[in-house]
Amino acid sequence: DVDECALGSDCDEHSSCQNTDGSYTCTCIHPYSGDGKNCTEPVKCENPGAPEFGYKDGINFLMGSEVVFTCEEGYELIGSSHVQCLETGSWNGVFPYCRGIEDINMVICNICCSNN
Ligand SMILES: [Ca+2]
Repeated sequence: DVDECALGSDCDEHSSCQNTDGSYTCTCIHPYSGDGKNCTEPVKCENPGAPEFGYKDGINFLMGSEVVFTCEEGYELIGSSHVQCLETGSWNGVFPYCRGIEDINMVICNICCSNN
């Protein structure tokens, strides 16, 4: 059998070549995708960053990855607590923000105070 992989196959540079009896196969190496002869770059979303007064959990921004948001103590999350990277390269949710719980009490207090 001819080892096409050793001779120089037409596999994509982001693909692995596997010699077979009478032929050979090309397989794109994750996270690249395609038919093996043409592997396309993985879709990636931009780093969403952590919300102010909060945290971001997740360091992988590739398609299908999820990022989880949480807030510091004393703050509540307004919006999506997690977003997923879509094949379009954008996140599927609205980035949340952290609202200070004490701020709400202040607002309530101000309403009460102004009613007095
Ligand atoms: Ca072969």
